[in-house]
Order: sequence, then C-alpha cells, then structure tokens
Amino acid sequence: MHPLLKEKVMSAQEAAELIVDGDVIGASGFTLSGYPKAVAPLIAQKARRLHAAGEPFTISLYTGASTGDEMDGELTRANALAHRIPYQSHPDLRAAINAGAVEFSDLHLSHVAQYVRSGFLKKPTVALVDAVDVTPEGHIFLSTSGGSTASYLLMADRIIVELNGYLGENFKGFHDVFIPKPPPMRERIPIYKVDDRIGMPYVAVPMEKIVAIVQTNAPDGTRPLKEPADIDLTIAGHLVEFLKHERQHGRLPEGVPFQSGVGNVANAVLATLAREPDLDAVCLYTEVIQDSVFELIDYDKLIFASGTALTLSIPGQERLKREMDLFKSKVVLRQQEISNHPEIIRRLGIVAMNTALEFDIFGNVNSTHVMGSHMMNGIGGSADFTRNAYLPIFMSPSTAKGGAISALVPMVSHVDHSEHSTKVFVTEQGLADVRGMSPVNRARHIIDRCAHPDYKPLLNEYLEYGLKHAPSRHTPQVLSRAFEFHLRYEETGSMLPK
Ligand code: 0RQ
Repeated sequence: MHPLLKEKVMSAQEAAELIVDGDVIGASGFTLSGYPKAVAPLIAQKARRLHAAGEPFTISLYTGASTGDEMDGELTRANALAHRIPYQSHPDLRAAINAGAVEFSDLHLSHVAQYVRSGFLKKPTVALVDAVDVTPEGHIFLSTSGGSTASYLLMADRIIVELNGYLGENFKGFHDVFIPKPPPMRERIPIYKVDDRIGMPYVAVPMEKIVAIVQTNAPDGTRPLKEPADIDLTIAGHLVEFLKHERQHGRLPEGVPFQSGVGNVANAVLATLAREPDLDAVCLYTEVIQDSVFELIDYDKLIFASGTALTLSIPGQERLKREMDLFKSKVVLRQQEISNHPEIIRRLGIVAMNTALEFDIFGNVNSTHVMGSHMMNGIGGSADFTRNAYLPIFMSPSTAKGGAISALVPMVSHVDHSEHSTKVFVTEQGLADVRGMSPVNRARHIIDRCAHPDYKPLLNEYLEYGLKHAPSRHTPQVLSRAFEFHLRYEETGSMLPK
C-alpha cells in the first residue's frame, strides 16, 4: 500500500471514535448492496457507551437506499439514529420510525443527491463508504452500489473508506460516475443507449479529506430471494402475455428497456421474461439488478443492464467474482440520480414495473403506507420511473394477509402514484390496461380484471352506489364510504364483512 494511504489505515473501532454527536453521515449502500459493514456496529457501540454515561449521541444517516443489519439494524437498536433518509427496509428501523423514535424523510431517490448538493438537506459531515480500491491521488472505486455516494463524498468534510477485499480490485470499472451541473442552463445528460458511459469509473476526492481507511473483507448481507411462488409466476405470466400482445400490435418498440422493482414478484417477472421464447433479449435501465440477471444471462436474453445497485445473493456474489469480466461487459452501475433521472427515463422509453401495496378502482397507487399510516419501506425510485415511463405497470397480489386485505380498494389510504401517472395493473386475477379511459371506465375495468372474487361484488356495489349518490359522476367517490374497507379491517381484522 502507498505510504500516503498506509498512514490513514486504522481499525474500525478507531474510525468509529471519529464520529461525534450530531454528525450527518452520508453512506454508500443501496438495497443492501455496497454498504459499509465494519464501522457502523462500532458507532452503535459508542452510542450505547455514551448513553450509559448519560451523554447524548445521535447521528443522521443518509444513504442510497436500504442497508443491512450492520448499519440500519445496529444503529437503530442502539438508539443512535435521529434522522434517516431516503429509504429503508429493516424491521427494527421500520418499527422505530413507526413508533416516532426515528425521523424518516421518504424521498424520491432521484432527488437525494441534488437536494444534498443544493443545501435542501443538512450537509453530510462525514462520508462512510464501501470501496474496492482507493489510490494515492484520491480516486475511490465504489463497490456494488452507486447510490448517492459521489455527492456525499464531495460534500462531506471527512471521509472514512472501508476498503473491502471481498470482490477484489478486478471489480474496478463497473461504475460510471457523473454529476450534473447545478441549474439553470443545465446541459443534457448524454445517455442515449443503456450502455452509454458518460463519466469516470471512480469518484475523485481531495486526499486530505480521507481521515480513515478501514480494511475489511465481507460480502453484502443480501437476504436470499424465495423461489417464486405460484402467485408471483401467475402475475408474471399475465404481464409477459400482455407485453407480447403489445409487441404484436406495434405499441412496444423493440429494444425499449425495462425497469423492475425489488422483491419476489419483480424477480419472477424477469425470470419469466428470460424463459419466454417469443420475446427478444432485453436491456434493463433500472435501479436494482437482482439475481434474475443470471437467468437473463443464462438464457442469452440480456443485452445490457444499467442500474445503481447489484443486489445479489451470496451465491450470486460468488458467481459475480468468478465471471467478473463477463459481467463487466454486460453491466454498468450509475449514481442513483442518473439511474433514476426523469430525462433519461423519458428519452429511453422505459417499461416500468413496480409493486403496489394497494391501488384503488380509479387507478391511484399506495406503495408506502399500510392503512394510510404505517411506513413500510418508502417510495424509493418507483415514482421516478412511473411518472416518466413509456409504459408504467403496477403489480400486486390481489389480497394480503391471507385474504383479510384487498389490494384493490375504493380509495387508497395514501397516494404515491396518482391516476394521472398509472396505466396498467396486474394481479394474479388478470391485467387491466386503462390507458386513455375515463375514471368510471377505469374502475369497471380494474375491478373486472384485477379484484379478488371475494371482493369483486363489494367493489362493484361501491361503484354503482357512487354512480347514484356521489356529488359528481366524473369520479364517483363517496367520501362517507371511501375508507369503509380500511375501517372494517381496523375494527374486525378483515376487510370482508362478517
Ligand atoms: O407483509 O412480510 O409481513 O407478510 O407487505 O409484501 O407481497 O411480500 O411484496 O416484498 O414486493 O413488497 C410495495 C412494500 C411490496 C415494495 C412493497 C404486506 C404483505 C407483506 C410485503 P409480511 P409482498 P414485496 C425499486 C422500486 C415501494 C418502493 C419501490 C415497496 C409485505 O415493493 O417497498 O417500489 N415498494 N421501489 O403481507 C397491508 C396491504 C398490503 C400489505 C402487502 N395492502 N396492506 N399489508 N402487504 N399489501 C426499489 C427501490 O426503490 C429501492
């Protein structure tokens, strides 16, 4: 190691001691990939020690998206988090947010870096990043996620690098780091094809800002995906039939890239696309590249994937290491500001496929708040893509909690994606394509195609009641009844009447 770097090497314990009460940490990490794993548990330990001595110690944590137990879990359990942005999925952190113990700002992921650079949010004081290499010139080569890390590195006064040996230096070259200029008179972001590279493979920082280098060797703690359930495969099947139909009718140009959300349904959709002989190889312009990328590669169905995170299972990470050069020729990782940028999403004409918690008969979608109140994960990039996509699609099983909850309701209890942005809905019951329809026709079509049979008569009755009694026939919502499904669930534990 170069002497300039060597003098900054210290233990994770020593690096954690550099964090002080009130620090704002801008960390790498996106959907459990590329997040720092060594220093955060020791910051949690420091918090516990200081709290036991009656001293205050909390920090704010900004990331790309969700991180693993070493960070979101440990810091939450130590009561060390005051404020968290922009997305999370850890059960302990979720509970603390919903208990009001941690402030959480749920942001569109494409906004985060710009908000930080523009001073809309408190400036990060420390950047804490997982990297595969750092050079004496101050070039930091990020690991499996881009996130908003480059902007955190630029803005922070102090930088702690976790130099992670797990992937090896051959991982260098996956990233394309580009930061747009500030407004006004911005130049275009010159991505015209998913594989265009417009930036640098590293983030350049002044060496003097690097205050610690901690050597680690750890894979990402990604949760393994379950084998696709029948219901996921049925949803995926409806979706693939629809895409084939659209292709046949000239409404789905060859080569339009796909974005796919996180989770089991999203993974099942890509796996089904991979196995579909009547669909050509695909390009992804997405956020999260999951294990389904292997299926696409194995079936020779992947042209190229652009994302901000490689969120792979442990066997997936091992395969990545074995086939690094193949992957490097097929994958680029960008900052989330670019992977989710409206300009590029609109230009490339993306088919966006995301999961809803619930949606209503008029086409509004709730992705974040259970019963209008309980934060699940966050909006993530779902709206960055949905609002700007060529064809936005929402998927969901038609019921949750063993049938006690209908995903299709009279009025959503929280709106993340309004009826103006949504177009296609898929459940295991079927697919509703409501492009160009008026609200009442949308409602009829969505109920007919997507509702679970147990809930269909209730939803039809609500619509017919509205058509007779609502103050207006355009969107015949009846405010006194609009939340009756939710209220019944809160009172009885089921949206179905007894
Ligand atoms: O709860 O785990 O206790 O059984 O919600 O539901 O069906 O397993 O689906 O894991 O794909 O998550 C919308 C949360 C779906 C996710 C959401 C309960 C259900 C289960 C999870 P249990 P599933 P998934 C790219 C795009 C927003 C961000 C986004 C999400 C649990 O997809 O966070 O799209 N999306 N980003 O039982 C009460 C309902 C429910 C319900 C399901 N109506 N009411 N509970 N559940 N529907 C990624 C990023 O941007 C980073």
